Amino acid sequence: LKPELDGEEILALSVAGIVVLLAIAGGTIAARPRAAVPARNGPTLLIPFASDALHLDGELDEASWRDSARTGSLKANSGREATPYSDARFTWTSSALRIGLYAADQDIVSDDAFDVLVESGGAKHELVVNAKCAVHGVDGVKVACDSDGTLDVPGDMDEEWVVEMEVPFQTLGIVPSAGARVTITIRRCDVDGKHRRQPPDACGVFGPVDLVLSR
Ligand SMILES: [Ca+2]
Ligand SMILES: [Ca+2]
Repeated sequence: LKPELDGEEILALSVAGIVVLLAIAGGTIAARPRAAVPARNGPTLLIPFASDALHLDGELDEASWRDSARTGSLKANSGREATPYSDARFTWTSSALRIGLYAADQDIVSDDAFDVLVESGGAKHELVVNAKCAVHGVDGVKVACDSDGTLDVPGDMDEEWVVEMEVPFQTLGIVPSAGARVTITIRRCDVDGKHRRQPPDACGVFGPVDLVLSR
């Protein structure tokens, strides 16, 4: 047995190592498109019609919210439930998509926000609603919020904030009827007043999922 490798053998081992690394990288790249399955062939959520009037106050206590379609917990990249907890619920009327957003939050700040992306007929509408109840990106949204906590006051313990809103179908370019569908993606990354680096599970997402209007 030779005690040491000669130059040719070291070169051969190095080339083998590079080949292995390239194979791993290739596998990673090849896996990406599978993660981004087009939503139109993906999961769907049936959205019930709401026949009641909405008292827009940030309280999701109308009967139609009780019967709404729910996302369950937004999910972190890890696949676990995002923490703090967030979810969304949906109903629809003859004029608007109703969206209820719930955010558990121990430190509510102005930068806390939900990002809602609605895709329909090739058009994208992205609205951002923050914990101050300011909406950006989509016109005509009716919104109210309710929070259990103190906005932008670090140090005390907050609990949650809730968004209740109606997004007009006209703005979204959708003719509302049973069977119509829109693709939705909802994201929330919790932030705190000190803008500390948040743990990875502080960002949650739902979707893209097709919402199918149903009766
Ligand atoms: Ca209400
Ligand atoms: Ca927060």
